[in-house]
Amino acid sequence: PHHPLQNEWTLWYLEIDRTKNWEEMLHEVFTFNTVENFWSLIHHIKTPSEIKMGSDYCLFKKGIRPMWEDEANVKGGRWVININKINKNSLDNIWLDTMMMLIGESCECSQELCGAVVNTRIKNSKISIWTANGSDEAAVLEIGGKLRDGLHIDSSYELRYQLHTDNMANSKSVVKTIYTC
Ligand code: M7G
Repeated sequence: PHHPLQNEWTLWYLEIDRTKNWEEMLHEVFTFNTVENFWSLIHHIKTPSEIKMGSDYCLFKKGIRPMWEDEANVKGGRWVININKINKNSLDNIWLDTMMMLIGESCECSQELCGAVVNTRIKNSKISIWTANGSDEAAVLEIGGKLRDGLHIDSSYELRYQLHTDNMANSKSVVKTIYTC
């Protein structure tokens, strides 16, 4: 028996390749809408700590491209968790928990969620949860709280919320944080 999910989700893989531009590195991998297909996908692919350093995975609702410019993301932002200090297991585990939280849609705010990204970086790997509306402070903070609880994020880690428009504007400099939790 297959257990349907409330939404269809698409996994994307961005393979780092200095000869390509950012969009060319992005590949759609697989779309699923059942719990069983999610797990068969996860068992088939490498974990974030196993992929080529510098690469990313993105899991987004079907139809939303994992980029700032998509109309579903353009007014939104992301809760970012920096995972530089903890070990590879933690990166993989937090990413798995993040995906399960998204597809499980246990929180009232699931409508606000667009997707999530894991960036593997030598200095500073990141997991971020992308939400649709960065100006809805109450909804954003509620999601932040749910993430902190659901992902068992240690209180020494700060969650920072950034608007995609600020990311677009400051590709190299430090992006401002508008909320923390
Ligand atoms: P990143 O991979 O999100 O973070 O952005 P990083 O700084 O930790 O590596 C790196 C670069 O990828 C950005 O400066 C952009 O040039 C490009 N890039 C990343 N994202 C998420 C987007 C996007 O949504 N749209 C566009 N056009 N470029 C992006």
